[in-house]
Amino acid sequence: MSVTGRIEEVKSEALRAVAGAGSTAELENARVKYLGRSAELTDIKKSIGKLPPEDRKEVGRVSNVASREIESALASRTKALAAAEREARLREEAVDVTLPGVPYPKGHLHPTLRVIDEVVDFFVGLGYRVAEGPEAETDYYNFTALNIPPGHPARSEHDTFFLDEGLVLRTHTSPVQIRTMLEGEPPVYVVVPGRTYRRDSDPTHTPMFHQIEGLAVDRGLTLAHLKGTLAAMARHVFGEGLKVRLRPGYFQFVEPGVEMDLSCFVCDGTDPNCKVCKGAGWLEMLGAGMVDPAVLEEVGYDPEEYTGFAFGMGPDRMAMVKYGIPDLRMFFEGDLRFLKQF
Ligand code: 2NM
Repeated sequence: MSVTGRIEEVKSEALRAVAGAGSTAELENARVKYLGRSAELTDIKKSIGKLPPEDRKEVGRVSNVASREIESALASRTKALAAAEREARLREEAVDVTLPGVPYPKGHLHPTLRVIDEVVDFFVGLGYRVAEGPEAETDYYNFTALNIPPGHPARSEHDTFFLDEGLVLRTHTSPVQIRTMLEGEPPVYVVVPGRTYRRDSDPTHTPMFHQIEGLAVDRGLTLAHLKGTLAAMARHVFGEGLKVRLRPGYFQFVEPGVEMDLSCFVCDGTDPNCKVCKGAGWLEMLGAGMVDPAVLEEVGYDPEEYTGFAFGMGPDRMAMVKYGIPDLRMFFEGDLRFLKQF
C-alpha cells in the first residue's frame, strides 16, 4: 500500500477512535496513540526525508491534513465530552432546596415545668421579680423567721429532713421570701419557684416536690388584692371565665390565712361523676394569706406602714389536674412515652 493510502487508513482509524471515546480519559489515550511521539503518523512524518523526492510533497501534505483533522476532531470531541461530564457532575451534586428539612428531635418540657413556666410568666407580666435560694437551708430561715420558733408544734408537721450543722432541706420556698425581704425595703413583689423536701412518700406524696410561692409587700395591700391577683393567675393557667372562692385556712406565717378553690374547668360542677373534681365542682388550688405582722417585724419592716400578702401552690399537683395525670409516680420515671405527650 502507498504511504498516503496508509495515512488515510490511520486517519480513519483515529477519527473512529475519537468518535467512539466515552470519556476525556479515553480521548487522551487516543491523542497519545495517534498524534503522540511514538504514533505511526509521527513516524511517517519523521521519515519523509527518506522518501523519493517526487513523493515527499504529497506525503507531507496528506500527513499534515490528517494531523489537523485528527486534532480538530479531538478538540470538538473533548469539548463535547467535558460539557457532558460537567452536566453529569452538576446533576449528581445538585441540592434540592425545596425538600423538607430533616426534623431535629426536640426535647419536651416536663409537665411540672410547664405549669411553673405559666405561673412564673403570669407574675413576671405583673412586674414580679423571680427569686431563688438554697435548697439546704438554715433552721432559722426555714422556721424561726416564719413565726415557727424552736419547739413549736408546727415544726413536726413539716416532716423535715435534717442535715448536719443546723441545716435542713427546705420544707417550703418561704425562706427565699425571708431572704428577699432582708435584702431591702418594700415594695417587694417576688415569685419563688423551686424544689422542696418533706419526709413523705406514698401514692400522692414524694419526698421531693415543687412549690411556687409569692410575696407582695407594699403600702395598702389588702385581701382584695390577694384575691384578684390569684384569681387572675388561676384563670391564666386553667382557663378564662373560671370562678374562684376563698375558704379560711391556717398557716403559721399569715393572718388571716385562706385556701383558694377554682371551679372545675372540666365540668363546672355539673357532673357528679367528674373524674377531675370528683363531683365537688371545685378544685383546691393554693394557700395564701396576709403576712403575719410578726414576720414583717422579724425582717425589720414596720407593720403599721406596710402590709403584704403571700401565697404558695404545688405545681406538681396542678399539672396532674391540668393534664389529667392519674399517678404522681409518672413524673419521676422519665418514661419518654409519657413525657412526649407534652
Ligand atoms: C403558703 C400559704 C400562705 C407564705 C408566707 C410567706 C412569707 F414569707 F411571706 F411569710 N411566704 N409564703 C405562704 C403563705 C405560703 O403556702 C401554702
